[in-house]
Amino acid sequence: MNKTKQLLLASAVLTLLPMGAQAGLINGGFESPSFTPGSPDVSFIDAASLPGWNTTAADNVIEIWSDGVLGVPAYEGTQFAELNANLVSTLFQDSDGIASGSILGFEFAHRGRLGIDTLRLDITDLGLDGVFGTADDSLLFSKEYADGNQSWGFYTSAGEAPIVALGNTVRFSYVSVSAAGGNDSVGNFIDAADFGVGVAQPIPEPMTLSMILAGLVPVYRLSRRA
Ligand SMILES: [Ca+2]
Ligand SMILES: [Ca+2]
Ligand SMILES: [Ca+2]
Repeated sequence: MNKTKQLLLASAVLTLLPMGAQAGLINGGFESPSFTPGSPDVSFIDAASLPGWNTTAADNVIEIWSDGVLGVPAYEGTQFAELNANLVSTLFQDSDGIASGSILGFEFAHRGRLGIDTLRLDITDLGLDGVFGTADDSLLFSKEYADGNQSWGFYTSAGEAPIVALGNTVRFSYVSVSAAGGNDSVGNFIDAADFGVGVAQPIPEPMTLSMILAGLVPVYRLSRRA
């Protein structure tokens, strides 16, 4: 477990989701299924065989790398994914049961493959119809992250404006924006993706909204199920 995640989870409290609701991404570290332990390789599998994850790729293929392939270490565990399997792709998960007004936190690791690659995290409330891409969608958060191929970048919601859930299905999308190398099958490694859910905390005087937005005051605590 990395240091930042320990910090985030150190403040975890009881789950605030209804019974049966999901807290956190499923298989966010791409460790399941486990491929060829001790024999590093790259595996192309149908998204249906990868717990939790879906892809926008027309061939429905997700690419899993083992730790150390071509000199690239996993950020956590022994496996990670490349957003661009055979095609420029978005990997995503939908989560239900997050109460309206909940504060969403996130974290993930990103790395370029051949140079500087750019990933965009979109967090979208799918609206009453529960369908992505329709008029009632609300984009709750969107930000691009650029990383080179010499080290992993690790990002969290710390310091971001509060991301407030609206009570419908929430989609977490990791979008391949651009990649070095000019090949649709190359770019944007991802690992250790997760989210947490909390509630806004009462703000004691004399703390002000501006202080919160400046990241000086924690206003939520993350909760997460294993
Ligand atoms: Ca992993
Ligand atoms: Ca690929
Ligand atoms: Ca919708």
